[in-house]
Amino acid sequence: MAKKLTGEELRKIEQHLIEFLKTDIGPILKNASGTKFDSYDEKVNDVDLVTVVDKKVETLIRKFAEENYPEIKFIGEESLSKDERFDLEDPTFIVDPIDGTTNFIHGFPFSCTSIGVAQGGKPVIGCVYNPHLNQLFHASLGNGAYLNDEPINIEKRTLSLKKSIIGFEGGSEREDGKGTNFTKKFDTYRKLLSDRGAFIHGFRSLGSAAMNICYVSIGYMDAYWEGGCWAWDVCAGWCILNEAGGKIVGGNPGQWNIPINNRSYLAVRGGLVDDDEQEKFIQDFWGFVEGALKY
Ligand code: LIP
Repeated sequence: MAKKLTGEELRKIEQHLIEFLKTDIGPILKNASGTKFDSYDEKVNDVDLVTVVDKKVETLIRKFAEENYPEIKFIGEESLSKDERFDLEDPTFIVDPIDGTTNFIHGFPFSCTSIGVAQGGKPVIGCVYNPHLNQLFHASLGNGAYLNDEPINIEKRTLSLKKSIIGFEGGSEREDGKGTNFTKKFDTYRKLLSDRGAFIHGFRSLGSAAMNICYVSIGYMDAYWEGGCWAWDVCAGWCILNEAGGKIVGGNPGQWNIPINNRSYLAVRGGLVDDDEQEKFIQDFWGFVEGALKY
């Protein structure tokens, strides 16, 4: 059983990651964004993309982790086979070197590097850096959530499904047909947007799970719902959201307590007027999910 990291040790690792991301990683993403439109690989299908920059950045992060924190395990999106099993009981870095790879390839300035640490199966450090917009979201367990150097304190306003902006994604799983995840997602989107359904204020599709969760953390969006992403997409943002008063539950109805690699997620902001708003929002949202997503 690995030694458990204390709150002070988590805060020091968080600060170290912030400096590393700003000096060593951010300039790579910022300078290479939009330069790989003719040189990327396709993974599971034509729209699940990866570049040499994803792999280079992950290698740099792994080297940083091994040199500075050899006692902490390492999981990276680009060095793990999709069916490889892993547990997150011992302290573990969970890394998405470029979250929003499609945005990165197209030069759309909304890609980021997401470095999380899990311990006891829970997210305990989160650093998400979008160098294009100079936005570095960070947090560690019990130490608060920040955007750059400013604490994240959401202005209190009523949380309700009807008056919400929600992050949705097309994702890379595109099998179209009766009973598929793709069809269930778009049927759900339609029911939430329709004037015969939840009639929500709107949805946003930004192309990065990590940034979506950070934008929920700071209250730019009220919620984000996705199925198909992985532990490395959500771990860092999850810690930031928790420290900002938000909550993540499963994407399917009834999934109140989920593992980090649940594969489907509903992230909901803090900044509540009444304490029961978050649970009511989650129940109301789940009532519109058109069939359970399966992974
Ligand atoms: C992306 C996720 C996004 C999802 C995309 C893709 P990547 O991660 O952040 O939420 O909709 O399909 O999986 O592949 O850019 O690291």
